[in-house]
Amino acid sequence: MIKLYDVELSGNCYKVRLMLSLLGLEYERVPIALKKGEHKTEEFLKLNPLGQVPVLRDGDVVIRDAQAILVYLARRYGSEDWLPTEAEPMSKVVQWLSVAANEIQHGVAAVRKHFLLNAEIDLEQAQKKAHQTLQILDKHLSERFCLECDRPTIADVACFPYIALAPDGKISLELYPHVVGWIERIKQLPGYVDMLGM
Ligand SMILES: N[C@@H](CCC(=O)N[C@@H](CS)C(=O)NCC(=O)O)C(=O)O
Repeated sequence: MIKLYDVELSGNCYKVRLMLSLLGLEYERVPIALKKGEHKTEEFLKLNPLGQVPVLRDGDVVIRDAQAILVYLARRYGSEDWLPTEAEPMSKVVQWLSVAANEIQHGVAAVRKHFLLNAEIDLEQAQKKAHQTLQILDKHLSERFCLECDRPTIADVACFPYIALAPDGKISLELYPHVVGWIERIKQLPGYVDMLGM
């Protein structure tokens, strides 16, 4: 059985829970208590030397990083739909995995972490990055149903959580109607599961 080393409030872990559910895969959730430092124990560091969740174990295969896990699940269990293999559409999807790990992580996700967990960050800079990214997404989605390929892919799964959770960081999505429409469409997908705060 697939095991997910998981933190309930982590948007990165939620990306993986969402993908597992969209694919209809059963899995065992292994809750990790960050407050107790369970992600820095010798045992956990063997799974992920970076000491971060999520980590997925599937038999002998251990994958760290939400984006990498989405790639693994899509290729291992999904059809061509979730991650195309042709050069151009595949790279179009992967460019959004980078946005999820960079601009979204250092923008909306950082602001959320500040307001939810008192994380010390350069708030002004993170808020600026959040709005820049939301503007780019809104323009991109103004003429698209999903981020790429005219269908849901792991690009959507990777970007969706922290964008949908933006209000946790006191960032209103009112100015971004196309982003709001996309969030609603993702929520209608068969197998969609919610996360606390959405
Ligand atoms: N690039 C990683 C980032 C993972 C990450 O930052 N995880 C956070 C929880 S959302 C974590 O484990 N933080 C604890 C730490 O870094 O010590 C991914 O996308 O999975």
